[in-house]
Amino acid sequence: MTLDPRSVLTLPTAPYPDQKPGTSGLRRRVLVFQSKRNYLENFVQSVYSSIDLRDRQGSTMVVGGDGRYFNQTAIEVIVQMAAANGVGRLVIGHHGIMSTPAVSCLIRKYKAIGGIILTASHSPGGPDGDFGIKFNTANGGPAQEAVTNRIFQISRTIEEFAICPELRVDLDTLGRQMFDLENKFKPFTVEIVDSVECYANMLRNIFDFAALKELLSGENHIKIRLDAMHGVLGPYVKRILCEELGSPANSAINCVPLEDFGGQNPDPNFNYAADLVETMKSGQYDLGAAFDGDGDRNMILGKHGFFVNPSDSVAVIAANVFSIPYFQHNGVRGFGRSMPTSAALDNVARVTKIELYETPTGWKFFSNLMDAGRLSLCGEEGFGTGADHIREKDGLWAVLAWLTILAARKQSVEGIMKDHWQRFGRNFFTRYDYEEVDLDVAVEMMEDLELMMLEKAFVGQRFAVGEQVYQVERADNFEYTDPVDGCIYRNQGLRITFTDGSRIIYRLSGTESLGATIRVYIDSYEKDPSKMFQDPQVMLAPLVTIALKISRLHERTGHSGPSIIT
Ligand code: G16
Repeated sequence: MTLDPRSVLTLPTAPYPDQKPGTSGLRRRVLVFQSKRNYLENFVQSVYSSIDLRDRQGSTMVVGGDGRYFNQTAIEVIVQMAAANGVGRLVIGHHGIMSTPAVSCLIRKYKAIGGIILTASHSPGGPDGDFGIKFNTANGGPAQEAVTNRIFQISRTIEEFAICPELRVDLDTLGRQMFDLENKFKPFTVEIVDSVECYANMLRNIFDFAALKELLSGENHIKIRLDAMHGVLGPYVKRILCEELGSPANSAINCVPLEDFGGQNPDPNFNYAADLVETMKSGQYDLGAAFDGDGDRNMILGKHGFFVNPSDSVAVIAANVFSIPYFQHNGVRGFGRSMPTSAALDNVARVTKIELYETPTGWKFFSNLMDAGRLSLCGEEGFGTGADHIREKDGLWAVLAWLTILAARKQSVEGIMKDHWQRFGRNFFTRYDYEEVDLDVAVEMMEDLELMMLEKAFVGQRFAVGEQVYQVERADNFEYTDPVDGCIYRNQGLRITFTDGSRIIYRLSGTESLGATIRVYIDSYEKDPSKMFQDPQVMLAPLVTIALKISRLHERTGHSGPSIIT
């Protein structure tokens, strides 16, 4: 039987118990989406059903992905199901590709009720890699927990989904495509848009493009090296930095989005952006940056590979915030950082007398504060930096912010960073990641650790490593009360604070697709100028020893060392 292309079908399905979105959406191995019958359809239907029919009917939604393997297949299903679920218009990136910051920008521009982003962020792609699907709401930011809990509840009892299986959309042609359907929700429109242009337009209103052009291609121009790591950001980097701001074409590398990111993890850190780090060491370039698969994370490097820790990066932008035209016009209402991020930003907030918010990990916590007009600039230790122009962290925005500061201060990246430490003191920071740990082992380790930390005798206890002695001042499981809506979020990370202000934090990642990832975050503050330029790994070594001893992490997990050190 051939179906009429206008047909709308309701098909039976059976629920899966494991579709609870993590820190940012549902992330699984590609194989899970491919081999489990209706795994994608169930989740997409749960997303649509979580939106009240009155809001959904005739509404606009935005769809885009980071171009990883399975992106196109998923978009086809999302379109077919949007039509069958009463969505009136879908705005989709050209070829189905759109960076996460661009999706956030377009949701706001088109006044959409939300958007669906296909990405597993910095995780590997390809048939053996990861895939992810995430729902952002009308503010352009990741859905709040009340919404993701609703999606999860629906996914646990789902019995059917609606789809127009014969509807075909051409993702490669810009412009509008209209579809007549045989249901009551018609017509259905798909608009394929040039998201790079929309996003570039937003940046033109935030930064001084003439000054940036002078910096990158004027008489005394600096040289930059940007690595898109074969993620979604290549076309944005090319169009904005090279074509518009005049940086030479060879300053942008790995700019063709690939389904498997060229076999590399599109993760901007020392391990995975090692080529960029090596090139920067040659001293040819003044600023280097790498981005993740979906373009929301960034790593900033200076000449000779000088590394800017993300916790420091947001602090430097904060200290120089009024060199950015957007903030000159809009003012600054507050700064924000996630709890495990070092307190470098707090030092700036204190001096500038700007309110500082400490939130759990996850950009959605910042979005709530931004919507309430309380937060303007924020960052996370996990290579995320951004502001209230959108509701996602924004990799390219961070680079333009740094370039603006370089132009204003006429100093090197290293010079700016060292001046900053001298003025505010330095927060040394490191993160140890233990990936693919058995989930039960990880959960049990965290439970035991919490029990031990909450025993009365733990506070006051002293830990000695060589000459160094650290005394526990406070131990807790971080709990956050959202100052906007009063919602309480518990279990956001085990935190040990010592009397000298240094901290050890243990937290389970919410973005892994298999098993568990244990993150150990360590930081300490130093204002003695003679110690300020030391290697963080040397400075923090005693605290690392204590962190591993207290948790017995290696014995319990069977891992002899971390998978990644930042
Ligand atoms: C997402 C969130 C971030 C969060 C990160 C890490 O980023 O948007 O706010 O910091 O997850 O989460 P976890 O430590 O739980 O793995 P992304 O870039 O992965 O989408």
